[in-house]
Parts: sequence; structure tokens; C-alpha cells
Amino acid sequence: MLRLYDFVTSGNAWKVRLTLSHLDMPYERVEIDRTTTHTQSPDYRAINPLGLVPALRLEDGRILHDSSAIAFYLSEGTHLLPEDGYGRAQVVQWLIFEQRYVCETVGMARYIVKTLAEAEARAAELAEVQRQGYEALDQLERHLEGRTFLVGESCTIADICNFVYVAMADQGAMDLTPYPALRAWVARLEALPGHVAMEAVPKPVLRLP
Ligand SMILES: N[C@@H](CCC(=O)N[C@@H](CS)C(=O)NCC(=O)O)C(=O)O
Repeated sequence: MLRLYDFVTSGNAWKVRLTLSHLDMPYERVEIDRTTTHTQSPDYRAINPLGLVPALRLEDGRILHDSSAIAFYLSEGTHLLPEDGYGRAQVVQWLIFEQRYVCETVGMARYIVKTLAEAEARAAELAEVQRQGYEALDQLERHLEGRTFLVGESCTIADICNFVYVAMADQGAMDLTPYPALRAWVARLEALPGHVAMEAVPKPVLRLP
């Protein structure tokens, strides 16, 4: 069975859990204790040398890490990835956009506010990542005006991966009110049958270390 290494509050791991759910693929979870930074433990570094979640162990034992790569692998040959080369390249383009412009800004604002709880001490840094985050949201808003999904006419992993930190923007003290197309897109994705809440995780089969 597929084995996902994650922790519940990881946005990057949520992208993988969403992809697995949309594809109705069974998997088991190993929960990493992030409160004691066990992502850095030798046990976990043997799985992902970068010491980050998510990582996925395939049924034959091979490992993949990084949410975009895992989502791309899982969605191959499914409705979450276009068949044509141009459509697939557009999906990759939006996966890169998410990692560079959304995760590093909107996701980082959430990390400072929620995980580190250091919004006051890091006010200048927070303001800067929020400023950059709003630029990314502007880009997404412009692209989604008049469109239903980021690529083509149905939900792809480009939507799933971009959705996660946008949907949690409020946790980084960011406001989606000025973004009607983005808000409609978030609601559209949340209404899809394969959608699962971040907290709706299967019970872990193991905790590391
Ligand atoms: N590019 C990676 C980023 C992974 C990442 O930054 N993961 C965070 C959680 S969202 C992590 O493991 N942080 C280490 C920790 O919090 O201990 C991906 O998309 O999967």
C-alpha cells in the first residue's frame, strides 16, 4: 500500500491527501512529530534527506518527496492531469508558480502567524511576505477571471496544489475579500466530491521516530 509521511497541519501534505482522495487511492499514514522537529531525525532523513514532509513510499519501496512531484506521479493517467503535452506543461507551469510565488509567500505568512506564533516579533518579514503574497493572488485572480479551473475545463493537480495555501490565506492574516474569482474557485474546489478537509486524516499506522 502507498505510505504517506506527513503531519496534519502541513499544507504541502494536504495537497497530497487531496490528490489521493480525488483519485480514491487507499494509503496509510506515518505521522511525523513536527513539534519536536522529528522531521530532522536520522530515521526520517533516511526517507527524505531534506527533512521535510510530505514524502510518499510507493508500493515497491521507492520514495518520492515534494508535493508537486508526488501529485504529478499519482495523477499520471487520471482525470487530474491532461493527456496532451501543452495541457501537461501548463499544469507544470502552475505547479512551479505555486512553489515559487504562493507557498513561499502566502504559505510563509501562515507559518509565521500560526506555526511560529511570531507575528509581532517578525512584523517586517510578515508584511513583506504578505505583500508578495498579494502579488501572487493578483496573478491568480486575473487568470481565473472567466475561467473555471487553472488549466482546461476540469480540476487538475494545478488547482489542488494552488488551492491549499490560498484557502488558508486568512491563517496568515491575509484577506481574500478583494478576490471574487479566487473565492469562487476555492468554493468550487471545496464542493468537488473528492475534497477532504485538512484535518480529515486517516489514523496513522505509525509515528516517527
Ligand atoms: N517543496 C516542498 C516543501 C515541503 C515543506 O516545506 N514542508 C514543511 C511542512 S509544510 C516541513 O516539512 N517543514 C519541516 C517542519 O516543520 O519540521 C513540498 O512542496 O513538499
